[in-house]
Amino acid sequence: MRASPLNRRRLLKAAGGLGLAGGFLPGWAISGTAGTGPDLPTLTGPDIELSVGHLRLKVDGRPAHAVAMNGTVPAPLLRFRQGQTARIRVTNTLDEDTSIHWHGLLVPFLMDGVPGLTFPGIRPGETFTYEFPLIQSGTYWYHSHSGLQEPMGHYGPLIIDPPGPDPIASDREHVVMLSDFSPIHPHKLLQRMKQQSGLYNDQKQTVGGLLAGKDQSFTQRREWAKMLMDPTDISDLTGVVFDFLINGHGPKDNWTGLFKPGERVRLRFINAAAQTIFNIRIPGLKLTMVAADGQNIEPVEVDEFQIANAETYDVIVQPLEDKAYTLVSEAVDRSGMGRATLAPRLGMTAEVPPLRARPLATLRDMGMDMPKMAGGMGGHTMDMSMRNPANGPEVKMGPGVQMLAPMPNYGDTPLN
Ligand SMILES: [Cu+2]
Repeated sequence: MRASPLNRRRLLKAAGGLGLAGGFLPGWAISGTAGTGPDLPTLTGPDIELSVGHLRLKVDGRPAHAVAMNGTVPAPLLRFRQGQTARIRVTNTLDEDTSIHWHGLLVPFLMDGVPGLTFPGIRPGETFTYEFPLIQSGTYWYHSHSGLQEPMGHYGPLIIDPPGPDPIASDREHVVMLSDFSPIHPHKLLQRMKQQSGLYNDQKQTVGGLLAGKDQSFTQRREWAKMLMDPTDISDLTGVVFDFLINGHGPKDNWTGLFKPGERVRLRFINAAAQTIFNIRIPGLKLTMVAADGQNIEPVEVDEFQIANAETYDVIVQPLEDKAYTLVSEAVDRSGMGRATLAPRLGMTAEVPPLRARPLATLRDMGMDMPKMAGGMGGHTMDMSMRNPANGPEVKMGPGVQMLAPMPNYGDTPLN
């Protein structure tokens, strides 16, 4: 189970055998729009057909080239029931290999969908049939493990309902699939990042800030320089190049999920972003977290939570008033945000809060100034002290859920 976070090292590795093909849209690419309405198209099991192809996607009115399944970004919602056998025929209409990895699902290794590891990949023009028993339930997702197709839109939600009644009661539900999407082709982004690492970080500190003693001491600055890094280097790619999408829609497109006042609404959050960790909140509503990565958890109420790459969280909200609420997915480095709306009727909107102050990383966050830990956590622990008080309410989480304060995650270990 490996996602493809566009972390610099892994990107370099992924680019190894790719060359820079696929940089422009072939003439036979089909056209379409982002999503088809308030909810994603749903395909129910056991027999499902998916077709991988090019798509002309519009995000906030701007056209871009995407790789899509069945002509939508995200791909259709696949819905199964635990105990079924899933049979999914995947046809590749691209001119390069493709694949599907079933993220978080326990499947026979030949069905895991990692090209070169467990199967050769799906060649152009070919159809591959995935078949596996569904032995779990919950919120999962699926995505390409070939080339840089995932950041271009090749991802979709996958829900498995439990065999009996769902212990998480709700009156309705919405999938909330988060992603980062660049109108610049990922191969181009990669090439430019190899040439200059901070290229898309426009939040670097200024000499003025240093002289005013605002951010950090000269010694600290020198230490950062030695690492050829920068304390604002929280994400390699930022809102400078990304649109932050919710269900394939930009902030201006404003994806809207409907509710009737008083209903218990289950929101299934999935972070399909290649690079971005998000802080999620819906001003005016308490979020009751009920599941993490497909596993039901002891419910815990929060104002805000953080979702890292490839994670899923199920959240219950209960809006009582006949009014709209804004759903904010703010990038952890505060370089931008995704925005959607929950409302009783389409067309209603609520105030969109401004971006909050960005956090600064400390040398400890990079594992450079840290006492040796018995557990061998190395550089992968995080420094609680970096929480910026300007970042809003402290995030409370229950036991069994990973630490979710609004701060960056620097791990270069596989996320899944
Ligand atoms: Cu994955």
